[in-house]
Amino acid sequence: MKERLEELRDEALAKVKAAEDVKSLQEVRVAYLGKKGPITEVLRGMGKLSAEERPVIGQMANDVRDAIKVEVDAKEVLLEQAAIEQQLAEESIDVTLPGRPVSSGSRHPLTIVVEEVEDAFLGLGFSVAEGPEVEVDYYNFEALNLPKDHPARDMQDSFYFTDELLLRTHTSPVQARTMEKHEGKGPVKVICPGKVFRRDDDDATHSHQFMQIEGLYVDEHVRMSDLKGVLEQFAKAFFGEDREIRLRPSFFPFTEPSVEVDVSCGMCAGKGCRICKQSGWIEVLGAGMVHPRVLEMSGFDSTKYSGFAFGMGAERLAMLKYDIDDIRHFYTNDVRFLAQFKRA
Ligand code: 2NM
Repeated sequence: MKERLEELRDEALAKVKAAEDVKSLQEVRVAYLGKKGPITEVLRGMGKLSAEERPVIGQMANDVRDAIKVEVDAKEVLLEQAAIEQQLAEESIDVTLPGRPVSSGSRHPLTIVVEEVEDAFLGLGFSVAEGPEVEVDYYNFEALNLPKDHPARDMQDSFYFTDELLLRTHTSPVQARTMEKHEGKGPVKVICPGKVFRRDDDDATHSHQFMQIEGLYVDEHVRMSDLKGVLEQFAKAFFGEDREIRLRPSFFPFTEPSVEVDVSCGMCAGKGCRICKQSGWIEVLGAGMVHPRVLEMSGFDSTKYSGFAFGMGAERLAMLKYDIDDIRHFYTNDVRFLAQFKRA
């Protein structure tokens, strides 16, 4: 029995030594120290021993078991430490590696232009108003002195849902709604930016959907000179302090008198170039004194109140400011185009 115990001890210690991971070491522990292990078996057979042999063998069996346990425990600590070290080595991070570049987006050029126009007019005391893109006939046409038989109301020129409902063709209906809300009391001083829709064939300078920015100032004693002053301030704020404006007579159904407004060419300072088509001036917006019928329809007494209004296309402003040659760039959304408007 003594030999059997020595044999078991040597066998177990050799296996402990050979164990290469925690799992195989655990198998050795169970095999030799478990309840069904060979040492337990030896102890069970002790009944057949003489009274002198019994304590000797019992002592020895305990010593063998303790010896195996000490070695298994020690090896376990060793293997666990090795496992941790291996994991640390495998998962180590080189904090000195350069980071991966993160690409950032940019604001759309039309967003930039609309916000710049808003800033210029907010500085002159205007506020921003918005309204629905799907509009009723009354606000889009009737309230703006475009009666039922007016050519601008041709089914061919607008996107109609029904006889009464269409995609707005300008943002003027927002101004009609704004005037109505003021219930005949001034001042009304708003700019209305937003999408508008017209049934046009798209080309380099036309888009069936574009962004319009309209302005309106209604109060007592508002005059044409107020319009000139406000638009001159806007032109200088948006295009540059060295720019001048020029007014030419025109016609709109909702204003009387009406004007086209030119800004002096920034490329040639008035000498004539490809941008201004040799004229020294660039047409940027339409404007005029609000027609008395428009004031009356929106609830204002036209003998007491007067006002001016103007409208411009954000795409045209952006094309002039950034020298863009095709309106379709704004809606194609090629990132090579858009990325040019990143802030430094
Ligand atoms: C333009 C040109 C001239 C205009 C008129 C109005 C309103 F609602 F007050 F009658 N809003 N916008 C107007 C006037 C728009 O765009 C070229």
